[in-house]
Amino acid sequence: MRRWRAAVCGLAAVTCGAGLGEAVAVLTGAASPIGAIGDAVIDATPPWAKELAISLFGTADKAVLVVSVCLVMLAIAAGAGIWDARRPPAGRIVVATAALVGVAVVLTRPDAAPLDAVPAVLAGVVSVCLLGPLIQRAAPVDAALSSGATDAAGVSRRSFVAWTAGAGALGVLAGLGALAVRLGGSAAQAVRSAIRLPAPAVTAPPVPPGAALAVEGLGPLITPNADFYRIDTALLVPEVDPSTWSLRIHGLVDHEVALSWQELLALPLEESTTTLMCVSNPVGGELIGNAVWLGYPIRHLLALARPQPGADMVLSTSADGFTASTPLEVLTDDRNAILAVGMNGEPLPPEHGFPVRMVVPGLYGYVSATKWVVDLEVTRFADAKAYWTRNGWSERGPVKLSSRIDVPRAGAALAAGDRVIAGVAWKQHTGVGGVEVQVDGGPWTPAVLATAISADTWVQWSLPWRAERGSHTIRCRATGADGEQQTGEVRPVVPDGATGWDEISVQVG
Ligand SMILES: Nc1nc2c(c(=O)[nH]1)N[C@H]1C(S)=C(S)[C@@H](COP(=O)(O)O)O[C@H]1N2
Ligand SMILES: [Mo]
Repeated sequence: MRRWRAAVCGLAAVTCGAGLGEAVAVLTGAASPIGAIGDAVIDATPPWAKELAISLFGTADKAVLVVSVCLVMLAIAAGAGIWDARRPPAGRIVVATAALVGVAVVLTRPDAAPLDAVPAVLAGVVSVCLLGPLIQRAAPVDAALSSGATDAAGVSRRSFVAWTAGAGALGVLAGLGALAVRLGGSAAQAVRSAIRLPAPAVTAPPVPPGAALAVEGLGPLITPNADFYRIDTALLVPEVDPSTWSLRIHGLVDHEVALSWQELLALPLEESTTTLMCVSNPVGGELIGNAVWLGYPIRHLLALARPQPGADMVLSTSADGFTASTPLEVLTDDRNAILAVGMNGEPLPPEHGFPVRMVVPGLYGYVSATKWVVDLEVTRFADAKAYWTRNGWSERGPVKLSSRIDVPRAGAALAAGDRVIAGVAWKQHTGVGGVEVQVDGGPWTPAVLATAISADTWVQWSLPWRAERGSHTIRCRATGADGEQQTGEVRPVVPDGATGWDEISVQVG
């Protein structure tokens, strides 16, 4: 048999099986097999490769991953078709083995339930059962062609095309349908849109006059939810129903505490404005945003639980098994470390942790900002490791003093004349004392610093600039409110955050 015809049989069988598996997953609420495989790939990827993926694809990294998983699956399918035509049932054994690996991956995800195996089992059974009949329909085409029986070849070719195209199309339609449902409204989103958050007992600090500079191209002082960066290890946004959500605080405590959604909403909730940043943010990068959060201080809940002597860390766990280790002292001092339910006046968006996440001023997200949080274990750094700390990142993740140039944009072409250089700076929970700008290696000139909302937020800055013809290099550096100077030493994001000065080049004509 022609190899390509056998490969088409494999592709059609597996496309049909995988597509139906995804559709059944959506219909039953079981885990998506392709999603689970993608999540497992994320977990198994070494940190440097994750960094590379984020820097190459940014927040499109997840789409790239899904497409790659599908391509690998199709390559195996094509190979299995060819092999099965040559030595039946070798190809079917390959497909069945791959499906079993898929089932094992689904069942070993941290949030797996036994029924999550159903879509993957179904995908495997459909693929294996289809491959034989498809190949049976391919074989006569070649037999008729080689014996010169053109009429018979035409009949059998039509049958072969009808079967493989039908199976393939069924799979593609089912898969696209599942994707559309996932991207569209989920059950959790419907629940979310019905929620009315209570009014805060403590409202957000007012935005001081002059905190938001009127400079075109400078990002907004408060980042809209739709523009807020998203970083997590979840390929599909975990769906957590608030009516069944609960948080357990346990471990080295005198009293275990359990909290339901209703109980949390009944507490006096506080608004606070806090900038959140990712340790993977390169100098000058975009993985940072500032929001008004509504939530309840974690220190009050820990006070109820009464941590025991010797405890120095809280291990938070999300509904999908992500973990973060946060120093106990940071969660018990007087900062706004909260269990957040609201973001910029709305319930948390699903991808930002609905219904409940942590927000902790002063620490990078990977050691503090657990989304879809369900469990807080009071423990010791010596006794437990969190997701990223197991993967080579630093156990402690205090946010580093940094600053970024937003205006002019890097690589911009400007007209000569009076321009403005502007950007943001942050040293979260300490505050920023000043920002300086250097053009073409000249003297460092102090920029005008706007008023920050608080020490927990970034602050905007600007400097008038007389732009002369030619190409120019602009750098900035900040000073902390504590006098610390932003170091120019260039260090990578691993293991505890990048350092160096943001630098851009512009062309003035
Ligand atoms: N459940 C869960 N929470 C998580 C993560 C994750 O992968 N899973 N990533 C953390 C990291 S590394 C960061 S920087 C912040 C990002 O929060 P955002 O996506 O709302 O901006 O979430 C943190 N919380
Ligand atoms: Mo992060």
